[in-house]
Amino acid sequence: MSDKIEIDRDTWVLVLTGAGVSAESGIPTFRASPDGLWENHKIEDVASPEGFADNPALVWRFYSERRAKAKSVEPNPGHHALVALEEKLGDRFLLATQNVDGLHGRAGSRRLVEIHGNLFKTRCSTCERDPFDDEDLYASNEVPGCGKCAERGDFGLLRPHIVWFGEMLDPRDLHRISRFMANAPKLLFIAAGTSGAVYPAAGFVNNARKFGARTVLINADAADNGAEFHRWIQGKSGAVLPELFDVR
Ligand code: BV8
Repeated sequence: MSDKIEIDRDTWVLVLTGAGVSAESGIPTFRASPDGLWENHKIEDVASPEGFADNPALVWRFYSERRAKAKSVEPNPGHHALVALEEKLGDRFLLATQNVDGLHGRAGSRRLVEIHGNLFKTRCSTCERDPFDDEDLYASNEVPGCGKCAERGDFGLLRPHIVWFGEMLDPRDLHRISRFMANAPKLLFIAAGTSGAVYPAAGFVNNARKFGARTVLINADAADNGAEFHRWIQGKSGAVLPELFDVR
């Protein structure tokens, strides 16, 4: 590994991961298929409130397929490297992930913010019940209903607890991330396996720089927001991350 990143005792580390970190586990990235389609649908259309309103069964099929895939794969060395870094740094470390596959949690990450939700959580689009764990795979024409709503004689449509395109991220998540940046005596911001195409996550590097952060991108290809980073390490996260950090 050419020139490691030295982390001294005053440095706090914020990591943002994207689909590229899960690619080596076998989960296709969003830009893997050059046309970005799933069953001839633009992903941005399926992963949207409009898409769900229009065809909830299709959207549930999309997420059921991704649940099955995510359950069938294992975390890779990139996930484990971030767990090891968290164990060394403790509360000087925070991991924000755009990934909804749950692999960081399965690898052992605990200081983790899943800013776009999690495939294995479901909530009711009608009542205010909390999101609940749900690993069920729904048949192609099945649309699950909410049991709590049914108890009241209503019909509530269950939906994946996922932040869709056009939906706001949880302000508590964004606040936790911005507070971490603001409280860091010295901040190192690392983005790994992300094309920097989706906001507000793609803007985190700009926020970090406002706090004087050193910023490093680890990505297989050039990213849309690549120019915002002080350094780009071109490579696979599963190979780069385990060798990258020199914690003092
Ligand atoms: C928001 C859950 C405020 C879904 C996701 C018009 C109307 C409404 C909104 C917008 C609009 N125009 C723009 C917006 C904002 C929009 C946006 O950014 N759109 C983009 C497409 C331009 N953002 C939003 O809508 C966000 N909300 O802004 O709310 C608002 C509200 C209303 C109106 C206006 C504003 C919500 C965004 C969250 C969407 N949900 N996920 C699901 O997963 O099913 S985003 C989804 O796509 C993923 O979570 C992920 O974030 C994103 C894909 O990005 P990446 O993770 O970066 O993956 P990608 O495949 O792109 O790249 C992988 C990279 O890895 C590649 O570069 C590759 O080279 C690299 N790689 C591959 N292998 C490896 C590797 N690198 C290292 N190692 C390897 N082995």
